[in-house]
Amino acid sequence: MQSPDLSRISDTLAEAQRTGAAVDQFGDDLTLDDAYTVQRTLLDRRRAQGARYLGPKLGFTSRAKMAQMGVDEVIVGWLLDDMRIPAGGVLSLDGLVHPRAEPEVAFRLGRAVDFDGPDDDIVHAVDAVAPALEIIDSRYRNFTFSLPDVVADNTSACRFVIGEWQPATATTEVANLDVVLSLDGRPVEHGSTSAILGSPWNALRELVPIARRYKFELHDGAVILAGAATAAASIAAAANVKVELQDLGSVTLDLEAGTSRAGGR
Ligand code: OOG
Ligand code: MG
Repeated sequence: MQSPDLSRISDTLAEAQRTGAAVDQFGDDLTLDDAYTVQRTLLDRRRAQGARYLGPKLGFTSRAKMAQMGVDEVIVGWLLDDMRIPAGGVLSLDGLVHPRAEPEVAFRLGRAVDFDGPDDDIVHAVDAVAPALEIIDSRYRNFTFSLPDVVADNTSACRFVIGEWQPATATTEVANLDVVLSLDGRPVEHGSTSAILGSPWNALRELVPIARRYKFELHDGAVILAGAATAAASIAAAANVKVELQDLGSVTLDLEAGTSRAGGR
């Protein structure tokens, strides 16, 4: 097996992320470790260009997401300040490939996580929780990929919106909360936060060994997305997205139509 050219793959994905022109999947030669290496290269470049790392995001923490995408392992990507849209803000679909929205639970750390401590330490480091909305946009044609493909492409991360933070401690109940994703006022996905590995707290516990292995910083103030509780919904024809999270509140985003250059939806 010929080892893949990771710098070529990084260049290809960086260009696709910048322009919204879809690319082909990289195929079977890419290992998961290679994929995290590519992902890190893309992060380092964006930081060198001035973007600030806000924290990690988890993917495939619910059956609904795994079934929708045919992938069954928890993955992690990064969030930057320039990917964040204020609650109630506007997203232009220009330059995006085939964006989808998903409902998320966000956590904030009140201190750095001790990587030498137990994986559970992260739960005690959390100081706030918020309803959130993620816009994912795979840079691969037809929104299809293998596990290494999607990891290399920063787990399809594109934009995100965080609602109002509420103080939280390790005993705050975040499981069994109803989740509704609506497009233009019409509910399109309905679920429960217990679909996220039994509880979003478990998503954090699963994050720690991956963060340790692939060197994701879990600093004081880090923002973490726990992964969608429901399948994602295409927003190509929508003008407004809303996520409602029982007891935690809601978050909305307005969409501005763009001239799509999608490589196929
Ligand atoms: C990968 C992103 C998965 C989630 O919340 O599960 C993710 C994808 O579905 O393209 O963000
Ligand atoms: Mg997500």
